[in-house]
Amino acid sequence: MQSQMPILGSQLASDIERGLTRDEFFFVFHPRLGCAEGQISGFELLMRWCHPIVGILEPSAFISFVADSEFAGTFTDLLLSRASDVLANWKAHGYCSLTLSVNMSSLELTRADLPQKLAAVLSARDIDARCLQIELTDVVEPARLDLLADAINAVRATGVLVALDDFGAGLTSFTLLHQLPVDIVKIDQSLLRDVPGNPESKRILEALVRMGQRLGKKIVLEGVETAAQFEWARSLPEIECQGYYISRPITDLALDQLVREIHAH
Ligand code: G
Ligand code: MN
Repeated sequence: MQSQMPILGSQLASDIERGLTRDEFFFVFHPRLGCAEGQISGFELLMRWCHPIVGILEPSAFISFVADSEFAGTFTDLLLSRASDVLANWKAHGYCSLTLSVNMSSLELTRADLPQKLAAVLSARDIDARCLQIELTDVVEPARLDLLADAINAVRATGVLVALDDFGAGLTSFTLLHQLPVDIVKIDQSLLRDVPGNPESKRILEALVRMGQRLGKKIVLEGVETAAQFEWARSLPEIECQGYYISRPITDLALDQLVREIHAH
């Protein structure tokens, strides 16, 4: 059940504290598909909050509050701990080709201890760093872009890949593509909305994909919701897709089953 009822800031902090002690935060998994091969290439870990009064909440309802709060570090730890559980489990089963991505704000990504934290989490479970990806969900103000670029490189030095999330949403600047040394660009679902019906939207997206690829980035198209969008996406070379047409986010039980099926072939 989805609810839009807001929780006031003052209440939110104590609610989050309770939520953490009572394990109200959980994760679902959103598949990503290699378009040409038609094969699942990995999953994005998405947090949900099972709030006892309001119901199931998506991160948009609470994550910006968390980012500026004393809970920020705890949430990053929660995320990395869950991600490493999943990756260690896949490794134990010999499933080594799938990637798992987690979402992180630029504030969290620029924390000086993140690379060490990542290296520790990965080596403790003997996980290949290249299976883990971090999606950068927001970008700091332009004056601090160089610091963000340094932080991205420090993360990439651990072997973990970095993606720029929601590219093209709102007033995203094109120059970010060469100012931020990311491995992957996820193109925001708003750009796909009129595709393939609107020829101009299609051309813009085609050009954006090509530009990203010419800069050496892997491209993921977000928000593939219809068969027509998927067919069109499959005509583009070497891209990955994510969206409700391929699958809704799935629970951890469904994840286990799906991953088993993928590897049975
Ligand atoms: O910002 P980010 O791309 O991480 O956001 C992911 C959010 O977008 C999730 O909450 C997910 O449920 C939602 N989402 C993913 N795919 C689709 C889609 O095809 N359509 C719509 N409307 N939402 C989507
Ligand atoms: Mn994301």
